[in-house]
Amino acid sequence: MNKNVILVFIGSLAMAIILSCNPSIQAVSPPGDTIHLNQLGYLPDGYKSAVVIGSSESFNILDVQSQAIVHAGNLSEPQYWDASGETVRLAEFSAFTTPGSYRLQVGTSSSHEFDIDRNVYTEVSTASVKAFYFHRAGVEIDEKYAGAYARAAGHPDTEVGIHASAASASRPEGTMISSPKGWYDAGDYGKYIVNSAITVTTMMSVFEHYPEVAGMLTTNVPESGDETPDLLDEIRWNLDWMLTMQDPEDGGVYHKLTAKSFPGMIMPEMDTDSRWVVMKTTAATLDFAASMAQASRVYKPYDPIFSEKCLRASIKAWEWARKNVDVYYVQPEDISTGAYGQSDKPLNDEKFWAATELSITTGEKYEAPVPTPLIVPEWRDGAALAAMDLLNHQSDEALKQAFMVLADSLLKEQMNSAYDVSNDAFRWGSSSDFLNQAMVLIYAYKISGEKAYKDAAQSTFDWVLGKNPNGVSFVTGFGDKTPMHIHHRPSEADEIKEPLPGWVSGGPNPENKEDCGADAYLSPYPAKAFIDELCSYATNEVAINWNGVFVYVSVALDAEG
Ligand code: 9MR
Ligand code: 9MR
Repeated sequence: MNKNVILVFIGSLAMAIILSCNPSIQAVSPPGDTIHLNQLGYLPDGYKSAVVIGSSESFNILDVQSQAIVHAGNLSEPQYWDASGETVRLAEFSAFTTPGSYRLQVGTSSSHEFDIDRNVYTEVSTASVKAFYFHRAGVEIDEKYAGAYARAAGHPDTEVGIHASAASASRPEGTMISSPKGWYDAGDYGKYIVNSAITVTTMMSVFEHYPEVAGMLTTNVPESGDETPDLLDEIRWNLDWMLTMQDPEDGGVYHKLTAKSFPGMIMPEMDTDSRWVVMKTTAATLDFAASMAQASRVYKPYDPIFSEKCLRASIKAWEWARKNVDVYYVQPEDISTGAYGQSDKPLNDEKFWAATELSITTGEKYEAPVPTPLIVPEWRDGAALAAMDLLNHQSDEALKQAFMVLADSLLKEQMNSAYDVSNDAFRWGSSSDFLNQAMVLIYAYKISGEKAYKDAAQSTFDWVLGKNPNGVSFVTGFGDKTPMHIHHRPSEADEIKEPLPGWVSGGPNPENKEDCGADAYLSPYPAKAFIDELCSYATNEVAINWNGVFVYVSVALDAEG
């Protein structure tokens, strides 16, 4: 018998003794089982699992309308999960494929209502793209497209200062440049090239890998109805800004555009602090080169002139980075906004990423070795994403093998995981780690045809929509229990109770607990280090890169059925 089972047993015994000795105490029903599942639901032919904590050994699926039991099954053997300190069992019901609305029942407990439906992720995919529209800088967000979330334009960024760290002969300190448009990065109003690049690449990649679904998303934005798919219209808003971040003189790219410090919890138009572009870096320049090379081919059918412009910018950036191989970001003393620095990490993945995208687009050879082992994509590392893009255009056995090594490590983790997920390490933005892993897994399915990868991708994706120890669907506005107090300036400053919809909250992060004071985090377990509080920027902020990969995975799962 394991420790937890003994504890439950002793607990029940104690309860029985108390009840029998004291008849005045009402008999209470035993604490029910806890059920965590994807609160939106599952695809009819997809993998379906829920996590159950408790003493029951079997489960039923109940049709919400008829109240009939439509499926029954046994729970798996209990398994302990270090990350949450729980002993859990899995309810797997992939065999049940009938569309409808259901609840999972275990003992006396009942789950959130969920659907089995071919289009179960369409609405959330669309909302996760629409979220970017709400983040457009420099433009009024119109009621016609935003309803209650309409707001005035903020941050025109037509008069941005060259910070001392970014000064050059042709643009000395204090020179004013125009750098409008772009998306706000996160809960703050900064615009950061490194994070923008990984975001636009992830979103352009889902368009390239699954055009039949990604190209059909309709988001009701001002450009809707033009010749270009809405997803690409949205990405274009940020690409236009990114192009202005390149010094036309030498091709180097400024790392970020922000005020000197974070503003208060105010609406965009109230934040009128002067803004600056801060130092050129190799990471920003190579990431920019990668994104622009990809944009050049993706936008070619819709806007050949823009496509040419992107390619020229990409090549110019690549040339700068060849002469400036390791200019790392160093936060200037007078600046305290996000750093997106990576002084401890070599820049070989950025170089490989840029070289790969340039090679695909131009058909010429841009040399850079594959950084092995490949790691799961994140804002610090685009190599695996570049590998996916290359494999999408041509066969390359060695690269495919390197990619499958990564996918296999994730698959192995998921198959042995008590929580049925490929991740058990938690840090800032953990939701996006689950999503980036799911992206690698679903792409492994695409190139191998092995169903196990698709199942693992689904199961890991389920985490983000509720199959986690917090029982929280981390996408605002989607699911029964979803964050209401994200660390997000517009959501806090507007008068609306609900946060902006379609945004992925960062998720559990055992580090940086000082944001709300260590006492605010009640559980010592990493997977439970999440609080739905405004102060919790380390667990409950949102960010464009986290949304970008949500778009990828929800679209890809839908496309793969
Ligand atoms: O609001 C800021 C958020 O966007 C950042 O991710 C976070 C970490 O850099 O910082 C937040 O700003 C806080 C600052 O770091 C410390 N003082 C309180 C600020 C607002 O909570
Ligand atoms: O996502 C970033 C995370 O990986 C870092 O650990 C963290 C602290 O440096 O910063 C996160 O990015 C934040 C950025 O610096 C400023 N805008 C908000 C971003 C999300 O919290």
